[in-house]
Order: sequence, then structure tokens, then C-alpha cells
Amino acid sequence: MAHKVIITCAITGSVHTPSMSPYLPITPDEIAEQAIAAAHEGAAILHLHARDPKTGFPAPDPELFRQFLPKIRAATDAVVNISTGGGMTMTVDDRIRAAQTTSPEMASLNLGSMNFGLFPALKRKTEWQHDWEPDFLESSRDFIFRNTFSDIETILSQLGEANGTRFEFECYDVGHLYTLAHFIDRGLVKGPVFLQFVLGVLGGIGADPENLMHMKATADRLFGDQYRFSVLGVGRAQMPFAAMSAGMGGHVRVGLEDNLYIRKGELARSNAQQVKKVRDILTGLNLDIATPDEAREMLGLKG
Ligand code: KMH
Ligand code: ZN
Repeated sequence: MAHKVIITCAITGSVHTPSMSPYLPITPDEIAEQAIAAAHEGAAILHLHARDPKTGFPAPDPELFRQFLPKIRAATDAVVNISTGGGMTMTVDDRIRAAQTTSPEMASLNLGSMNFGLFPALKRKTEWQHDWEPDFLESSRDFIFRNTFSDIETILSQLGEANGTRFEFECYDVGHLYTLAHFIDRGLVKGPVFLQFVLGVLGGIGADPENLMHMKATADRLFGDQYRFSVLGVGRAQMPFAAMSAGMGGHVRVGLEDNLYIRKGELARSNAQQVKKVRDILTGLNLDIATPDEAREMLGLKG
């Protein structure tokens, strides 16, 4: 089969705050509406977080997920991917509860503990709609994104073994690939694995083309033909790295979780707008877009 590109769309995340963009979906209805529109534009996978509908603060409550998941499932056949990265104030137990109780086809799994700087975002906005926003961003100076070996094992056993959920393995640096190889060696993960190379988070590997080539060369060495990869470039790196990934035989992730803009100085009006933009780039490169079922087949999902 010719290479078909899987588009993942990450709808809201837990990094951006409501006053950064009026288009960031917050309530369950907004999340459902934007996720459905993104799927209709060509996203095969929807990476989902929830937020407190009153404040926009990232929230782990499975009940919030239950307010948008049935709507998304009724209106699309996209693969549902529930985040286990959660948000800065959540414990690991908080972070896995939604995926544990909704048993999605896919969940994210972050492959290492690291500094995770949200505070470059502080520069972007001076007026705050919610009291929590400046403190939230400021506190990321000392935030350690916790993903210990035992946390990873917990997620693998409680979601993977117990529910048949497969993973978007988020790799923020080259060492994370070796961590995954270790879990494969121990028999706790079976291929083919789906790697999400994350470039440009402060604390992780930078968004430079040579870094992506090094990540891929390392994955080739460690996983042979037992992996697929996608790339998420943060902020302005989003579209250039999507194009580079697709040119290297990989897949792409877009969405307001990773970048609020559609072009320099212009906020994206929706997730679907970014999906359409990347779809146009990919079709301009003569690449085909994978349907959700084609993504399921490529990634060995339970369907
Ligand atoms: N916002 C991304 C850079 C997760 O949800 O598991 C990281 C992410 C983590 O997607
Ligand atoms: Zn996420």
C-alpha cells in the first residue's frame, strides 16, 4: 500500500490558557464540536483532554470526558485517543482515570520525566480573564512532568493489558526511545509501536531538522520495521515539521493543543482550520490521507 499519512488532531490540551485564544475549545460541547469538525476535515485520530467548563482549567474528571465522547463517537469514526499526560496539577492516578474508565482505542503515554516549560507563553498575553492563568504559567518554572519507569509500567498494565488500549508513545528526546526499547525487551510492549516525536517543548529536544533525522535514525536502529512515527512540532514549528515528517514517510499531528496559530500573527479559528491546512500541504506533496480505518490497520488498533 502506498504511504498514507495519518493526521492526528490534538484539540485542546492543558498547556494553553483560555485568554490566549478565544478559539480554544473549553466546554464539552466546544470540544465535541471542534473534534467532529477536525475529523470531517481529515483527522483520523483525535487526541483529547478535558477542561473545567467554568474556568478552562485542565481537568481529569472522567465525567467531563463522558460529556463529549459519545457525541464524537456518534458523529465520526475517528480513533479516540485519551491523554494520560493530563495537566500540570494532576497526579498520575488522576491522569489515567479517564482512559481507564472509557477504554479508548488509543491513549497517550509519555516516555520520561522532564522539565516542561510553559512559561515562554507568558510573553504572549498581558490581560488575564482568569486569576489562575498567570500563576499556572509561572509555576511551570519548577514543574517536573513526572513519568517514572513505574508510572509507565502502571499505564501499560492498567490501560494496555487490561483494556487493549494501544499507545501514542510521546518521545520528547532521544533517550525516550531507549526507554521504550527497554519495555519492549521486557515484553511489556508489543509492536508495531506508534511514536509521536515531540519537537520544541522547552526541556525536550529542539525543533531542528537534524534532531528529527536523529530521532528517526535511532528509531530505525531500535525498532526496525516494528514502528510508525508521527511528528508534533510545537508552535511555529508545527507545519514545517509536519511537512518534513510526511516527506520522511511519517505521520503528522496538528491541533490547538500544540499551536494556537494558523500563520504568523494570526490565531487559528478552529482545529479544523489547521487540519485543512496540513491536508492541503500533504495533498500538494501528492500524499494521500489515511482514513480512520486505514489508521487502525496501520497501528494495529482494537477497532
Ligand atoms: N502537549 C504535548 C506537547 C499528553 O497529552 O500526553 C504533549 C502531550 C502530552 O500531548
Ligand atoms: Zn495532550
